[in-house]
Amino acid sequence: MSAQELATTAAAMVATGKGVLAIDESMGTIQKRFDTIGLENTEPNRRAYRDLLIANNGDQQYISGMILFDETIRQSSLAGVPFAQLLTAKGIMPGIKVDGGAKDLAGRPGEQVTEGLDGLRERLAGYKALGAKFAKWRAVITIGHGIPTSGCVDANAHALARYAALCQAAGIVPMVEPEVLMDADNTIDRCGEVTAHTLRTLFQALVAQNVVLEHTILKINMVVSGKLCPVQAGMAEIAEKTVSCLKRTVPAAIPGIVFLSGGQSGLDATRNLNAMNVGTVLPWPLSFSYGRALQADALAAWGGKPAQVARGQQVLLHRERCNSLAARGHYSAAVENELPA
Ligand code: 5MM
Repeated sequence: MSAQELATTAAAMVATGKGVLAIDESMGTIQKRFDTIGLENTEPNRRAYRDLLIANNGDQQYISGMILFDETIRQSSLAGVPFAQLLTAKGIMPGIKVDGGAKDLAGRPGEQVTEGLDGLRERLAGYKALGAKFAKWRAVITIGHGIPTSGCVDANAHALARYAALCQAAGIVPMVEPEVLMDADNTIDRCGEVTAHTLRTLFQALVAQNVVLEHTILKINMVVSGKLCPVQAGMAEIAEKTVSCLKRTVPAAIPGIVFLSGGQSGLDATRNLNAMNVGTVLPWPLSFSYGRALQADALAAWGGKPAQVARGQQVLLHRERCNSLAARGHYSAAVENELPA
């Protein structure tokens, strides 16, 4: 892929009113999701669920790309069409999770580093042949007593930069995702400090590895209160502190920023995204790349029952539409209520 094609792909990922659906749950994570509906984690059940998510008519109005898991990019839909081919035919770009997961960081108790660089050049070539246009690598930064350390943030930024450089060399747009977890009892301001430090370190590392910022998409957490913090910031504060943090740390050369939901409800993730996009002029589009916030209601509506597939797809399409509107600052409670009972 030429530099122009990488630029075109990156721009298309964050085209006006479009975002990315993350459906790249690894085996352990999809197990947790299926546990919520009492469904066995088997290959046919994973395929049926991914079919519900991917073969949903009309979603191309709201969704620019989907991040797939290794198993999914090799599977076919229930109608027998390879998932990557089905997405491409609909005008949705197939993406692929290429990290090997977050592992305990030696010498740094309570912290993790994402592994998976060994053999990545060859794996990227394979995924490109399967139709992948972009990739994703997620690093996990934990807030706690005395953490994160610079050792952890540096190690993850270095791995993200090495990954991003390999992606661009392979003609694949890298989505770089450092996720500051929202599970602890920290304040929103502590989340803001850690997110800013993580982003500054990440962009230094990307530049050091000659990563072309114009061909890179940032996926990041919103600046929020930790779930266990007794004082929970509201939507206006989240929007203001997230946008301020990004303005201070993310170069204008980045084509777009998408958010992960990180454990926020579907409704909160939509409202917070909308609040950031109302009346703001920013150097980059702010959109979504949610996993749980897009999928949770659809998964519950489906419940693993073939008779409920259409309802699950209707619920998913509704959340996708709401977030598409939020990415333009056009979401409202009236739109939220348009989902038929
Ligand atoms: C869909 O979940 C992704 C895969 O997670 P694991 O590798 O842990 O199985 C995950 O990376 C996801 O893309 C991001 O965390 C965003 O998802 P949420 O649910 O936070 O919006």
